[in-house]
Amino acid sequence: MRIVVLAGGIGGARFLQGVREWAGRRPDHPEITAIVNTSDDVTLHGLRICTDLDSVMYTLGGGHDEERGWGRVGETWAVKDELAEYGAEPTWFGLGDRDIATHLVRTRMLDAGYPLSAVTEALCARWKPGVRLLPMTDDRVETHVVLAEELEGAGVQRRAVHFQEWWVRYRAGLSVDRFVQVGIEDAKPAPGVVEAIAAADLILFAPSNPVVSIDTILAVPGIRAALLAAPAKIVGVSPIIGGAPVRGMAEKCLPVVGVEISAAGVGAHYGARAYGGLLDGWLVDTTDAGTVLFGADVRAVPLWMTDPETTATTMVTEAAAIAGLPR
Ligand code: FO1
Repeated sequence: MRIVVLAGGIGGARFLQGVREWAGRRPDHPEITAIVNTSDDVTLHGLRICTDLDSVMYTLGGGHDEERGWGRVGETWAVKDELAEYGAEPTWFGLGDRDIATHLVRTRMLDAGYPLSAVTEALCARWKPGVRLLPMTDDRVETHVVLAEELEGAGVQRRAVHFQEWWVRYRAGLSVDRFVQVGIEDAKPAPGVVEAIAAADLILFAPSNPVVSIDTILAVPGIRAALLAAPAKIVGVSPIIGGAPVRGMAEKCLPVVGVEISAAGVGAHYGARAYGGLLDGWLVDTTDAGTVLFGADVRAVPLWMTDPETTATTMVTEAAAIAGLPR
């Protein structure tokens, strides 16, 4: 059995822990391929930082910091402090000493001409996440945020900042005119992405940010078409529980693209496959029971990812049931 998961960063990593747990309990030990968003990636201090790939890799590899959600457990910040002493901008991004080693290895391999998918494979040789990690593309795609700032006497001014600056430096506190996925038009699915989708027995959309993570993966030319052609059922997991997102990012992004902050809103945004969308199934939290998505099989299960086991016994089991996979 082959499972493909479209995932972003922190929420995606937690969900993948559950998928891996669920797969580990099955005698046929399904293979899991995670197709991970790379549009949050950023180059800072000369280093290429792949935040979502690293969140998934560290979390599944057992090296992540649980309460921070990103970066390494037991992290130190000596280099960051030294950079600040030099006044070397940006000082607002938290680069940990251990994390920097990952970025040094990645940057050196990228500079030597290795594609991101090969770099990710090399890094995973150490971390052994237990799932195959594929970047959505090997091409450079970055989410930039066009701000709509009302400057007195000058009307609404627009300037673009990298997603990480909006999210980390400004805590997503500046109003957004629109998100732009820079480079998306020329991006190609990374090697293995389309093949994994075509060969899957079950395709899952993790409860990641629908706008800057899942939508961006879907915007890579060729990925949406591959999903629509896939024989496997596609089941999404709502990132919104009871009208509020689990980790706060989605509520800042959904209004920008005109999507209601609700399980129903996000479900309708992805759309039911029967009506030209992508979902055969849509998992919502029990507080959102009664959510309707015509043409899709909507099921209400507890969605709070308190621990991988809970995730495994609820979401993935239900998703597999929707897909008609043998229990
Ligand atoms: N998030 C923060 O809120 N503050 C940080 O300083 C920060 C640093 C950081 C460094 C490496 C990395 O892989 C992730 C980091 N993140 C930080 C999280 C990151 O901004 C988000 O997890 C993703 O971009 C959103 O999915």
